[in-house]
Amino acid sequence: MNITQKIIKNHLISGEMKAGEKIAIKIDQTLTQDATGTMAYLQFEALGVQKVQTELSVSYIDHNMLQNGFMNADDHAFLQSIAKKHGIYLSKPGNGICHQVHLERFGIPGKTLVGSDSHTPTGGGLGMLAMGVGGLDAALSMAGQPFYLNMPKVVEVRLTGSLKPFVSAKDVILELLRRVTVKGGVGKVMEFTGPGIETLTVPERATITNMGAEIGATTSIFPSDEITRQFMAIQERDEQWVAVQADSDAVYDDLIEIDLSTLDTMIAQPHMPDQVVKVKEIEGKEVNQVVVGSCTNSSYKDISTLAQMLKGKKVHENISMGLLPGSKQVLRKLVQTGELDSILDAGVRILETSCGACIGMGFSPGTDAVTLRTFNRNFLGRTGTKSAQAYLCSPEVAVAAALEGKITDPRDLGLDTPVYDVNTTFTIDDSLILAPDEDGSNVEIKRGPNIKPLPLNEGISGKIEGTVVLKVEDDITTDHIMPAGAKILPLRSNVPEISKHVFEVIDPAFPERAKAAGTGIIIGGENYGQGSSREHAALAPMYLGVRAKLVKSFARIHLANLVNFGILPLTFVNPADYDSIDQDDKLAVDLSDIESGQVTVTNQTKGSSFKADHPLSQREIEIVLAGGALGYVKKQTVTA
Ligand code: MIC
Ligand code: SF4
Repeated sequence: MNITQKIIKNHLISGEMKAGEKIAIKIDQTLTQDATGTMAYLQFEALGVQKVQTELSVSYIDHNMLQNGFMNADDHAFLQSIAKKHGIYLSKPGNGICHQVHLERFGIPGKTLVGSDSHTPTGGGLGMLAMGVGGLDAALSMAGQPFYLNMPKVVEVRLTGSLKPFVSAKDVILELLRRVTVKGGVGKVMEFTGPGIETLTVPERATITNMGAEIGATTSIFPSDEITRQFMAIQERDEQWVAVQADSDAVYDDLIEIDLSTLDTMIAQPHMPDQVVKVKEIEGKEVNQVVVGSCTNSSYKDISTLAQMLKGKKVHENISMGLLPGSKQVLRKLVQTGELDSILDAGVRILETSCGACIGMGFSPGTDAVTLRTFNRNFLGRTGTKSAQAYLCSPEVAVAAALEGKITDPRDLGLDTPVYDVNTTFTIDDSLILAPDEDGSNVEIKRGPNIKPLPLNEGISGKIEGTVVLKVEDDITTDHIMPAGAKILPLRSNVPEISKHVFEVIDPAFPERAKAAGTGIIIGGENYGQGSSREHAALAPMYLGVRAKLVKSFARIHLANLVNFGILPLTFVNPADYDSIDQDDKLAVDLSDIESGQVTVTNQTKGSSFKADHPLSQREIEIVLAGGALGYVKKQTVTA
């Protein structure tokens, strides 16, 4: 067996471990972050469970940190009180980005982790089976419910050789994105093997598994080996280490080979993470802003590399450069080593230890600006500036641009190769992590006026008759559907308000039109809903009356979120039918035969009809017809 199969087998509750089959597994750990967490905990509350049933659940506050008004602070207080009450650890603002802190302080090889954030696969760098899910699935896991997924295919990504100076882990995942695109990993786990893995530290492995989210993979995973043990020993957690290795005769569904020593410095161009070219191909392009940080590239190794490259130098006068350290542990180390001095002397702006600019929470670039970011996503508008051109690259490439004022291959600067000592120790200080109350029954939950009750869906019966309220192309991301950023993110606990921004970057008139239509249907292309795990991309359209989405194909987490909120996900049997539908057409979806796996769609405007598939199991059909998972699960537990 490979590692993926071994971990799944150890956690299997039901189903057959055959690729594509529905399986249910037990979840050991959960994590949430504040932008998805407030909703996840409102849902957990609605499930009526007093204490989380997992081995460990952690609630992080790292996204909504720009406290412009009362909203985010209200949400933080809510999260802190609800964690204390229900047995959840709370990582306070300032402690760090959820994935970085989880790697440092909580991840355990061989365990299962779901997180209400699509970059939860960062934990795969430690040998965990770590998956991003919608908030409701995280809530259900906390309540002790099994987690349902399709048994993934397992792709062996065999690494050989070792990285050349100034070429880094980020270039490995950018190369993978170049080869397989943002759709290439759907339904698959990327499992890393080969002698090349011994040359990569845990944070480097985590950079790769983190951004595996961008190829649409269910997750990505490295073995847990001596390097993992040493990483955990430095975190004073070696007693939690276990080896996780594939059998020598393990079988995989596919093979991708990457020789690390042949890799170049790479960069993803606007506005998709798979628009990857060699840095050399676009060298010389003028740059306005550079930001280093995010859950992909904010480990101490990443930032120490930056400090070493900047030492004794100045950031170019036309560049505004920002740094977001991944955790308090990382920031403190930079202070202790004096590397923060080199960074400050070079003229870098130190931003908060948070997601920050990655999610458009501050530090937005100017009009038409070119911004180089060590992040994982460069979707249109995500920086907070629609006209900006965002590029994704490694810290090495980012610093080279910051020094030169233009896109530059770091290998051409004649700098000393940055070094990293894997034995580097850290001050272990968990004082910003609050333990829950033993009992919890006396803890009062704080609910500020920003926290509005969860809207519910009344369910569907017989047929859906509605208007095509929007028709979109391929690769629509959840950032298109439900934008984030400093203005919109604080509304995550207030669905009536946040729904006014649905599809804002594509069509600002959408919310009004959808409301006026009553029942809405959305038509989309391939890989619809890729990107983040935000369930608001399902919940807010549901609130506006959307009851079905008919597309060429769906991304995994968004599909699960649609089911969870009672929106019927349909795919074209014949992709040509996509062309026959226009916005404002009236469609009727006949559900009488839904159990056959197909439904009939009649286009009343065009006088035509065709078949559409749905990927739903019997259980999921019942969930959608019931108006979503919350009502369904509650009913099940009450009747059980
Ligand atoms: C993101 O990177 O887009 C986020 C913000 O972390 C999201 C979650 C969210 O929308 O809150 C993610 O990736 O899941
Ligand atoms: Fe935060 Fe950005 Fe990572 Fe999302 S991708 S968790 S916003 S740092």
